[in-house]
Amino acid sequence: MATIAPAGQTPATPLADAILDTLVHRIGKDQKAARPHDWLAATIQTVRNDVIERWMASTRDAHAKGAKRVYYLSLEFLIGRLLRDALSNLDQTKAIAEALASLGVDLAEIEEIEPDAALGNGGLGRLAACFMESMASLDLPAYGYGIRYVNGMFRQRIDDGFQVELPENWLQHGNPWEFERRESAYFVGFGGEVVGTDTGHVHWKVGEAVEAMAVDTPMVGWRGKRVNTLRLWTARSLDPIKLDAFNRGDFQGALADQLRAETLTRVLYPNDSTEAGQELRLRQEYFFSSASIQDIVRRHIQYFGDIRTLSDKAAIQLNDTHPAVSVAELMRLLVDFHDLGFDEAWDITRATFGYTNHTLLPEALESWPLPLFERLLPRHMQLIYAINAKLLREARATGADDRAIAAISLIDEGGSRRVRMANLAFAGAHSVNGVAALHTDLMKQTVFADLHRLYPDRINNKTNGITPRRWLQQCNPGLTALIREAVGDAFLDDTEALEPLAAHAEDAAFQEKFAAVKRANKAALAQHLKDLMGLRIDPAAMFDVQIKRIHEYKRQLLNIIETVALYDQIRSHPELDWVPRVKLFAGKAASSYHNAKLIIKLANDVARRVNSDPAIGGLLKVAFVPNYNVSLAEKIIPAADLSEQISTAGMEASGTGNMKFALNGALTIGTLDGANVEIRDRVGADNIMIFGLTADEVAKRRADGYNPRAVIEGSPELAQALSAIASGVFSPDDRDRYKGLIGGLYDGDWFMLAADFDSYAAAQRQVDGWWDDRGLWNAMAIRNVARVGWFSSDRTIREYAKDIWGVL
Ligand code: B1N
Repeated sequence: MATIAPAGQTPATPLADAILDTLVHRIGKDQKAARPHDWLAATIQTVRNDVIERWMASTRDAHAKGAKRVYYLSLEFLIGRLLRDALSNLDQTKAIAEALASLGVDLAEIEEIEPDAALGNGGLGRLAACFMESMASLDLPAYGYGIRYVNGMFRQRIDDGFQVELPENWLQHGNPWEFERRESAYFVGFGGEVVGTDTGHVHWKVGEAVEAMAVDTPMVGWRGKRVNTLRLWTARSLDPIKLDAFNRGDFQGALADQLRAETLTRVLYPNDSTEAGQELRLRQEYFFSSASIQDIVRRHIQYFGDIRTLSDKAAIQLNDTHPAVSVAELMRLLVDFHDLGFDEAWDITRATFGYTNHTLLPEALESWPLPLFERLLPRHMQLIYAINAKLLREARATGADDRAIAAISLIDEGGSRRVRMANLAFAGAHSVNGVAALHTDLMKQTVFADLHRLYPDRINNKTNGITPRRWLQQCNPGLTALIREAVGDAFLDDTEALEPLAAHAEDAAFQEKFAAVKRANKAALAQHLKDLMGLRIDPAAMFDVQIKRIHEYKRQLLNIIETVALYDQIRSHPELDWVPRVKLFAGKAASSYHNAKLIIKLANDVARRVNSDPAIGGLLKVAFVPNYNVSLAEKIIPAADLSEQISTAGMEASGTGNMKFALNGALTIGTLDGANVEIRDRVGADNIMIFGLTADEVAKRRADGYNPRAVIEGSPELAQALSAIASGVFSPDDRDRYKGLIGGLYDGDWFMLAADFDSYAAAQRQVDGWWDDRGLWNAMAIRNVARVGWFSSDRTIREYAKDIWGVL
């Protein structure tokens, strides 16, 4: 923990003075009594002053220019820690570290106790956070809008190998980055009924209302050029205490509304690409959509006076369908409050919205039971019917048949009627984009085929990216310094300027330095994992890493089965020249996702057996690292040698971890899925290990009647590994634990593990061969770093800005 300056030590710099002054006057602690959290708060509040000044300047500047603003609506922002990001982007890291050192405090130690802002599940939420940073870095006036969850992504503990979910409490020490805006508050209504008025207007008599209050966090761009606002909404009841109830002695009743309101923004749904489905989720979606749209419309009227120019001055991007009800909400405001005709309102709405699709998995496509939707949002339901009538009229006019009409409709009529949010978002937007080239193609061929035929210009691709500030400069200072030494500083402002590094790929002296950086990162990770979980791993071994949400389509199970097969082989032939490997897994399973949780237990069962088997002489180690989050990723990724991106082709929309690993000099073993395809195109097929079926082949195999049992029977290695797991070799305490999970593969195997197993195992042995030729390995890794600069979120945002938002 941070040490305290010896009594009498005086601050050496004005910055140290400022921190000390903050500690005393804002935190209320003197230097001797201050604890690490006090130093963290004092440091953040000191750095914040500079941030706030730039923030205000950015806001003034956008206002003065009358600039078009970008609004990024997302139910998730997976921000992580902010101190290191802010310091680095403001070029203050060294100054603050020295100031703290003069006070006897270690910056690295207090950085470590900042909680992660984990207001997201996985890739979709982290993408939103990377986009916020890139929009500020590119000097775009942009706002993020979301929910200020009191409890973010759950904390994962592993008890006897099983995942246990614990509440996360990131706000327990307060949050020095946020600013309450009590003046920016809106009513959000639910339920009730729609009535006509004598003026011919419709009126939504809401059944209940809550207040949405804004809480703002500054988002600092690279070199502090611009600071944008992340505006998160928190819910309060309009009437915090019902005094009449209170006076009657009904204390619970008096506070019931407050509790009900606060429940809305209490907790993040911990589902990633899986069904949420409950009423509270729809309430959350409407709550933040309504507050955001009201805020956007209010700002537009205040600055520009005329609602009809909205789309010239505002671009609203929907991060998946979670905010799709915004389409109906904007229509409601335009028609019911700004007296626009329906058609004019619809044109403005479509010109304003863009929609990004992040998954084609059927279980993740949102649809709401019509009775629920109608009960909660009766006016929106009417508007959706009206939009649907217009949409289907247009479709019929182009000759769509009944099948096409049924597919295009905003209402799913099969079985119990449901409102299809993806169709609403598609219809209500002028741009609909996928997040990698393959994914965008599949959108056109599958889920949106009929809507695409109707509006052939609407779907476009925007391949995802990652911010190189957090995912290279900040998390890997060693590699950053080495690259600067080799090719200069241009890549700090333009990640594609990493390219010249490729010329050093074969340079033995450079390779050695590159390997030394990786080795140091691995040693640091090994130390961290020893402290964290008592794990002992050898930094000389290959670190083979799969970290991401646990999901069957991501195929952690394929990796574990191959690990078991490898373990078998090493046991049978310990005399052979095996490459020492450390297999690292980390990730959270949705709390209700049975198979995903069982896969976590299996990884832990395999780890226990393998790690304690003297017969393999430490050649193989397996570990499941608990509580994967952004901060853990920042430690693991720079230390990885091999990046596992092995989803069933066609199922991972993009992936972004794949980009982070390559940028940090890991080689990828992966399928031709999501952005892996484009990564291969950029780094070159010789510098990546691709295996397995393509998306087309997966579709064909499924259509032709895939028979996994026959495939398993034809692969002795696979059959042996499966029967070992199923018979309880790794679960002697409960031999049947994996019977169902493994048995299911023989008859189902929707994710094609059996079909890809032999190809995957062969690819792993080829990777072993590469590892044995260290010059080759390092050359390939260096080429990966040099050639993945295109996957910067700056490039992605530039494309959104030009092609969708009409800014830049
Ligand atoms: O979005 C990421 C992609 O890189 C990943 O491939 C993709 O799986 C991920 C419902 C989702 N798609 N859908 C979700 C998240 C939460 C939820 O409640 C769906 N996440 C993705 C960024 O494009």
